[in-house]
Amino acid sequence: MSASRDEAGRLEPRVGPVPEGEPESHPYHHPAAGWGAAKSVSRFMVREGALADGPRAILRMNHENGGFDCPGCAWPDDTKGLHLDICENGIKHVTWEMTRKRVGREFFAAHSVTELSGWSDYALENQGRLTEPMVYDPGTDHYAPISWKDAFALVGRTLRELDSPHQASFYTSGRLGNEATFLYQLMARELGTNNLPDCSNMCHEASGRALQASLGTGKGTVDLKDWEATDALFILGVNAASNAPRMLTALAAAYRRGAQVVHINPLVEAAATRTIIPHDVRSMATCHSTPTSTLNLQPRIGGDLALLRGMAKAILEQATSDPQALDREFIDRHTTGFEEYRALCEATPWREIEKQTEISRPDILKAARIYREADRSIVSWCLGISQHEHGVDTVREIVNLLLLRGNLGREGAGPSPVRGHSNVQGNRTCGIDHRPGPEFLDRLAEVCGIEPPREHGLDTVGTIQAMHRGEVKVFVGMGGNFALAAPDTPYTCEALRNCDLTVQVSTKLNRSHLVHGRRALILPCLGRTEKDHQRTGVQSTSVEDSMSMVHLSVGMRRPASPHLLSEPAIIAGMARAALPDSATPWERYIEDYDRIRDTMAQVLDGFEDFNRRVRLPLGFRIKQPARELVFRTPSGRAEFSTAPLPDVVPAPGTLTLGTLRSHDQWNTTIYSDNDRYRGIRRLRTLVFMNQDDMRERGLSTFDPVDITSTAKDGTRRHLNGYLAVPHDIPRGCAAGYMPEMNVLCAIGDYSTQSDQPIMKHVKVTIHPAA
Ligand SMILES: Nc1nc2c(c(=O)[nH]1)N[C@H]1C(S)=C(S)[C@@H](COP(=O)(O)OP(=O)(O)OC[C@H]3O[C@@H](n4cnc5c(=O)[nH]c(N)nc54)[C@H](O)[C@@H]3O)O[C@H]1N2
Ligand SMILES: Nc1nc2c(c(=O)[nH]1)N[C@H]1C(S)=C(S)[C@@H](COP(=O)(O)OP(=O)(O)OC[C@H]3O[C@@H](n4cnc5c(=O)[nH]c(N)nc54)[C@H](O)[C@@H]3O)O[C@H]1N2
Ligand SMILES: [Mo]
Repeated sequence: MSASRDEAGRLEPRVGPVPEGEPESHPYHHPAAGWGAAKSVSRFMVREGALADGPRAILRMNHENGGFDCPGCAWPDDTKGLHLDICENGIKHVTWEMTRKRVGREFFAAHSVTELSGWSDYALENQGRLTEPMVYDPGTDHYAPISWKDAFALVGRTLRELDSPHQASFYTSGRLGNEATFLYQLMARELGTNNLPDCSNMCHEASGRALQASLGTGKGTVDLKDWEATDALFILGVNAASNAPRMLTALAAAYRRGAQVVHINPLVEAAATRTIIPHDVRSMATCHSTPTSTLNLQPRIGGDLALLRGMAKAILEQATSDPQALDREFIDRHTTGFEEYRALCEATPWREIEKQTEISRPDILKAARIYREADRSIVSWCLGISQHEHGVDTVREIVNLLLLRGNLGREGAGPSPVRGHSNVQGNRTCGIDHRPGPEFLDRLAEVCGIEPPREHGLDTVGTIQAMHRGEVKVFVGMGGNFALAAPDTPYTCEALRNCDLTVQVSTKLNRSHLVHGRRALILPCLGRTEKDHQRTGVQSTSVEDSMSMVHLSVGMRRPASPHLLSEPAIIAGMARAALPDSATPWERYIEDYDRIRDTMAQVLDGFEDFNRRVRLPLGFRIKQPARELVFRTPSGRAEFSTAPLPDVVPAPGTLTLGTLRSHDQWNTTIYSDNDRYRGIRRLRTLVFMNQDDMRERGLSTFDPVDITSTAKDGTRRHLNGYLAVPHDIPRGCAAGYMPEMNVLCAIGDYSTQSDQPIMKHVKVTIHPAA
C-alpha cells in the first residue's frame, strides 16, 4: 500500500470494506460461539455463492482418513471419534477459498495496477480466485497473461543472473503444506542461500527461541489429551473465541469437569466468559452456555513477566512452610539454575511486581493459589506474549513457573503455545528457518546431495531492510500478503518496489500484487480444498498442528481454474528453471508426493517411515524429547532463566498500544467491518481506550483522534482520524486492528531477543484529531 493519506490524514486506501451505515459499539453479552456464530456463517456463505457446496465441503473437513485439513488455525483436531470439530471462522475460511468468484485475464485487462491500488484490500480479495499466471507489463501498467513455462523461465533467468544467491529472499506464509515446504527450502539452499523469512518471524519466533533455550525443543510439549486431563489452564494473550475457536470446546469441557481456567489478558475477551459449544446440538438448541473461566486477571500490556514472577515468588514463599508447594525431586533431577532463580524471585519486591503488572498482590496470590492447588497445570499463550521486546524472557518465565512444580513430561501438564497459521509449525519442522542448525544441514547435504550454505540468512525484518538497501533484488512470496502483514507499511512497500522481480504465489488478489518490483509475477495455486492431480493420481499433502500431530490433507473440490498448479509444482518449476543442471529429481517429486516424503523421512528428525505413519487414521505425533524429559540444552537439563523485570510502565502522557485482530478477519483478509465479541459494528479504524484515559483527553465515544507512535530511534509515525472507543482495558493501554496499524510499527522496532517486530507494544500518544 502506498500509505498516502486523504485530507484528514487517514490512510488510503482502506483495508476493510466501506461500511454501510454508522458504526456501533455495544457491550456484547452473549456467550461465545452459538447462534451468533451460526448466523454469521450462513450470511457469509450466501455472499460467497458457496452455499450449495459449502456444507458438503465442511463435512469433509478435518475428517479421520480423508478430507482436507482446515486451512484456518493450527488448533489440533479432536482426538476422539468425533472428527467434526468445526468452528465459525474455519468455515468462513474454507468458504473464502471456495468462492465462485473469479479473477481472470479480462479483469486485469480492465483495471490498471494504479487503479487497483486505490481499491480497498477487502475489495481486492473479494474479486475471487486467481485463475492463471500473470506478468506485470510496465508499458501498460496492467497485468497480462503469461504461460507457466515463460513465467518459470523469467524467475529462473533472474535468479541465475544475480551476483549472489543472497540477493534473493524466499518468504513462506504458514499455509504451505509440508511437502511443498521441504521442496521450497531445498530450492533456496541448493541455490545457495538461507534467506528464508516466514510469518513465524512475526508470530511465534520468541516462543520457539525461549522453549529451545529452556527445554531444548522449539515447540510445546502437550497434546489435546493433556488439555483433557489437566487441573488448571492458564491462558495468556490469546483471543481464543476469534482466533482459535475450537479451543472454546476444551475450555468449556475443563470447566465442566471442575478444572480451573485462568485468563490473563489486558482485555476480557469472549473466551474468558461463557460459550455455547458449537457442535453440541443440544446446547445449540437450548442456548445452554457453559462458563469458560474461573478467574480473569487484566495486567497492563507487557506486564505478564512481572505477573508470572509474582506467582513464582508466591509459590516460593509458600514453600518455606509447605514443602509440597515445590516439586523438589523434579527440580533436583531435571533442572539447573533453580537457586539463582529463587534468589531472583526473593529479590524482586512485591511493589515492583504490582507496579509493572497493575495487578494487586492479593489478585496475584489468587492465581498462585490456583497454581499451587492444581496437581497438573498447562500454560497456553499466543501473540499477547510473543510480540514483545521481552517475549523470549516471558515465555522462559512461563517455563520457570512450570518447572517449579514439575509441570512437564507428565499427563495434563506443560507449555502449550497456540500457533497461528494451520501449518506454521510444520514449515519450521520441514526446514523453513533462516538460522538452520548444522545437524539438519549435514543431513540435507548427505541425503539430497547439495552443499547448503552454512551462514545464517535473512528473516522477515532483515529481508525488508535488505530490499530497501537494494541488496535483495528478488522476492518470492509463497502465500501470504507480505506488503500488508509486515511492519512499517510505507517502508515495506518501498522495499518491495525496489526489487528487480517480485513473485507472489497466491490464491487471491491482494495488496502484495500491487506493490511490486520492476518485474512482477502472480502465480495462482490450488487451495487446500482442491484436488491435486499429478501423473500418479490425486496427491495429498501433510500438515502439522499446534501440538505436533502430522496428518494428511486431501483436497476434493474441482480446482477453481484448470490453469492452476499446485504449490509443489510451482516450486519445482521455478527450481528447474533456476537450476537447470540440478541433480534433484524435481519432476519425479511432482509426479508422486510420496517420493518427496521418502526423502523427507531421511532428512527430518521424527519423520522415519513417514509415508506409512502419515496414513494412520490420526496421523502421527512427532517425538517431543522434552516431553520424555530429555533436554537438548547445553546442560542436558531444563534450564531456569533469570531475566530482570522490564519496565513496561508507559511514560506520562503516553500509552502502550497493542495491535490485534477483529473477529471478522484472517490476518490481512478482512471478512467484514464487525468485531462481534467486542460489540463493534461497521468500524475498523478505531482505537480501544480506557474510559479514564479518554476522559483525560476530553474524548467521548467515536471522537476522532490522531495517533502518533515513537520508535526506538525517536522517529514518529501517524494514523489520523481514528475513532476512540471505550473498552475494559487497563489505564495506559490501548488496542486497535492489524494490519492497518502496521503503519505505526517502525521497521527498527523488533525485539533484540527474538528479532520479532514488537507489534503488541507500540509506544503512542493519542490526541483529539487536529
Ligand atoms: N479467525 C482468525 N483466526 C486466526 C487468525 C485470524 O486473523 N483470524 N490469525 C491466526 C494467526 S497467524 C495467529 S498468530 C493467531 C493469533 O491469535 P491471537 O494471539 O489471539 O491474536 P491477536 O488478535 O493478535 O490477539 C492477541 C491477544 O493478546 C492480548 N494481548 C495483547 N497484549 C497483551 C499482553 O501484553 N499480555 C497479554 N497477556 N495479552 C495481551 C489481546 O488482548 C488479544 O486478546 O490466530 C490465528 N487464528
Ligand atoms: N501489526 C501486526 N502485524 C502483524 C500481526 C499482528 O498481530 N500485528 N501478526 C503477524 C502474524 S502472527 C502473522 S502470521 C502475519 C501473517 O502474514 P501472512 O501469512 O503473510 O498474511 P495472510 O494475511 O495470512 O495471507 C493472506 C494471503 O494468503 C494467500 N493465500 C491464502 N491461502 C493460500 C494458499 O493455500 N496458498 C497460497 N500460496 N496462498 C494462499 C491469499 O492470497 C491471501 O491474500 O502477520 C503478522 N502481522
Ligand atoms: Mo501468526
